[in-house]
Amino acid sequence: MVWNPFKKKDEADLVSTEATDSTPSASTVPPPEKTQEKQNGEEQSLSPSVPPAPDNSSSTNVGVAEPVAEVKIQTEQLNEEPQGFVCVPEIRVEDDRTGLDIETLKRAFADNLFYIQGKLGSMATPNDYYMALAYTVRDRLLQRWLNSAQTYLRGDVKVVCYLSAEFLLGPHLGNNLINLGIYDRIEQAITESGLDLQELIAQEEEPGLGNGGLGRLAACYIDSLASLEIPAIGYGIRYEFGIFDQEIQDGWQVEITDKWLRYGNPWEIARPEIAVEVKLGGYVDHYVDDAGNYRTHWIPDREVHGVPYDTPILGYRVNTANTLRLWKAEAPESFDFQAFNVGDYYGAVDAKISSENITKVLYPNDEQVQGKRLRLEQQYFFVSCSLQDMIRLYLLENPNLDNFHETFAVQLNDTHPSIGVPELMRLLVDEHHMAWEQAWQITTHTFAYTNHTLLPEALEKWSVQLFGRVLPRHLEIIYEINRRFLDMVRIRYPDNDAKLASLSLIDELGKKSVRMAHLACVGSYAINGVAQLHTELLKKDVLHDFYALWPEKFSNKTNGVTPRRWVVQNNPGLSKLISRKIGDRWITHLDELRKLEQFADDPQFQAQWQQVKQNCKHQLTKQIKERTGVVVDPTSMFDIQVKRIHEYKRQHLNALHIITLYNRLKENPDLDLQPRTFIFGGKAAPGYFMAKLMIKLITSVGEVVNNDPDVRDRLKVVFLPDYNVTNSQRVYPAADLSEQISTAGKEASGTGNMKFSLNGALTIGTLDGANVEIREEVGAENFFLFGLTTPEVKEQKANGYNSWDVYNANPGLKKAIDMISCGFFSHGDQQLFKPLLDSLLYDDKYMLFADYQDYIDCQDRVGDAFKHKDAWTKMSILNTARSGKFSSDRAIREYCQEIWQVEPVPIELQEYVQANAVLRVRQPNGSKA
Ligand code: NBG
Repeated sequence: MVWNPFKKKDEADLVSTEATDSTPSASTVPPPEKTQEKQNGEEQSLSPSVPPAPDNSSSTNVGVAEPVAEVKIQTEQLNEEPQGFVCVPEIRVEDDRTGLDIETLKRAFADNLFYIQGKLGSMATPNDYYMALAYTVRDRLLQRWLNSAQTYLRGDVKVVCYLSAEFLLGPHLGNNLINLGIYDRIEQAITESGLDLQELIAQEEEPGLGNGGLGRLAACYIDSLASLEIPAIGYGIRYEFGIFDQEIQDGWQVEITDKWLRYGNPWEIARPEIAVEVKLGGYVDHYVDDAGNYRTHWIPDREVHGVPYDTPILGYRVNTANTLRLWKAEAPESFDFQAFNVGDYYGAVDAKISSENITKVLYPNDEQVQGKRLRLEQQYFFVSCSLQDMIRLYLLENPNLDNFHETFAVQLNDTHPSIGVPELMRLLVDEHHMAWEQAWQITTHTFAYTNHTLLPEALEKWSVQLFGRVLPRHLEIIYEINRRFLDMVRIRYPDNDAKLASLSLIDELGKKSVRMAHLACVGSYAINGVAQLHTELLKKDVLHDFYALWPEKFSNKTNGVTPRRWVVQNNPGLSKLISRKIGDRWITHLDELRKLEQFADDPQFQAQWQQVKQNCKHQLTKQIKERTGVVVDPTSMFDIQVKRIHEYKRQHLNALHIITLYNRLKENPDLDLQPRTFIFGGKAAPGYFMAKLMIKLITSVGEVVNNDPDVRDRLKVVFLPDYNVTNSQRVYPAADLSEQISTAGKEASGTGNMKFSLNGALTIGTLDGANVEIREEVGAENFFLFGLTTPEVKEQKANGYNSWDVYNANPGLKKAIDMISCGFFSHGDQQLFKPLLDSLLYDDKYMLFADYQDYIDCQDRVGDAFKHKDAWTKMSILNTARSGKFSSDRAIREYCQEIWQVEPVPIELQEYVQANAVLRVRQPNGSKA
């Protein structure tokens, strides 16, 4: 309905939209920034008392100011002069759900507060405001989302399905504003509403549905998929409790439950009507059917419902909005009834709880596996839901599943979803009665597998016994896959039992177990590592035998990160400076940052660059004060190590450097030492004692250093609690030095290293993971390299590396270790750090002592370099300028071309006009419209 004040009195009140009609046309709505330009350029406010002169040259709606700010004049109508009226323009309200006018945004925001939150301004909480704003923004995504979904249902579109047990998304609001291109408008609307946009953005509880790099990579990749207009669905688990919140108490990590859903999640839409059933446990019946076919029947002892929750993932300034579909486990109702009827109320509730437990909590382990039944159930649950969903979608358009693999490219993000291989076989063979050979052909043309680790403890294995109890039918299928696979191996390597044993999907040594990485390799048409070095090591060591069998399956896809979140959103100062110099195409074509190279020596540009960095350091300084109480000097060098806490990542090597500097300053107070602030952040797996002790060591060293009047003006140590996507926002932009100091050959890639370099930090690092490629790109002269190489690590170990000898031979190292050992950092407690020290002195698996001296020497070079501001700034500029390779857009393009064989599918927007909204699902004769 549209109110038309210019109509004759008796007809003016309400004019049915039918009069203006229009079935939504197929016209293409311009992408958001264009819409914006149009509105900025062409719209004018008019006083309602002065009817505007008809303007036939423009077909754009014209905004009208208060008190009828809502009304718009549809100028197309001006040519028509209905009888009895003198030039009566049609006036319509700008679409409240899609309109981008400041007035419209303000009104939609207030309206959502009223109708969705049920609050008036006078009673609203900050969360109410956040929710009202989130719904206002979500409304503006929906048109893109629905049009994308509709397009993907077309039979000729190939869709990437990214299966990942983790998606570490970070908050949505800011990111959506940027990708939609309406950040400034919303900011104005919110300011004019008397509120602060930053405060509302800060209200959002981030969905912490991941541990670290692997989960964040999945989030960067779905951003790039949408930005590149690639049809894609992210499939995962809707954990009710994501990664725990970390508090630091008395220097120790304390874990707090992450209740991220407590106040609701405005970004998701539940789709209970397409829930699927997942079976668990029980046994398998085998029989021959009437037609003489061998069949199986799985009789589970439990069934769980998988309910999808969909979140739109909007690309940057494109119409594509893909879907992240996360599954929640629910109990089927029948369960409750059966138990309830026999009077077993608690039994009924138990069944419900045990079903729902499956998606309750994210396992907070990173690079470590524990053969827990619930974890296997989680993996199977989400993979089964996702494959069933793909089959449902496929059968909407196709008569059978024969060409399933031509429509879906399914990427296994690590081995967590590799149960998908036997599950797709089960669905095709058992449920859709396809012959094994054909099903295997489809399966092995559907899946591709990314490996993310070289650590043996992170390669998943499930005991055969447990596996058979949870997934009896899948164990049979795995045995059959293995039987056929080993027959092939026997032909290739006759009389070679060792080969059979090393390739088998079943590890027969000790407790029999299923090797999930082997399952993924056998069931996939492509296998990739996540950095050049990592891929080489996979081929040489971890997956060597598979590489020998199928070299053509292997390729490298070096990781990348999305510049939208990691630069545009987190570092607006730098983004603006860059765009002023080279335009803003770099946001989607990161290689264009190279154009900055020409300004690396320009004193004026250097000064601006320094100013931006300094502002970021001030902001982080403020946050450090607020969150830890520690006052740091923003002019000191910010030396930062943020990542999961792990022995192989060697945060304790960093701590040894701090102690070494501390000792030098104590010995020589006049030492010309570059003031430094050491900043750490990261969570330890709750069951990983050594990692927790590393946190305690860092905070204990910090306590001594920060309180010692002899050094505290020159050295500061900060442990930023609860490192997550939100809290990382201020960290990367403020870094001078990025610590990437893992033992060579252990870090598969790293992605934090890329975020730092992009934001102009210099790296001190080993030749590990993607550090190798960062150094190659930015130039050896702009990278601080130290440490043993992967072959050297191997060689030293082979030659009987003895850390005890190194300790005795190196006075600086010995002194640092002895201080920890004698309780200098633990109020005299000599036992506290003993487990950590023992592991270093008597084993040193990660070669800290072997790399210690080289690290210290390299840090000395860093300190000297930092004194030369201009030279440092030049290196900083060159780091940013040459980091274009590390965009997730580049990585995703490679996956698309070399693995998935998919093409962009631009989305045409069917115009949706709220005022014209009318459903015509069926024609009057009953047929579908
Ligand atoms: C991690 C690696 C990182 C890598 C990310 C993303 C796991 C199992 N692996 O080096 O440790 O950057 O994956 O590929 O979490």
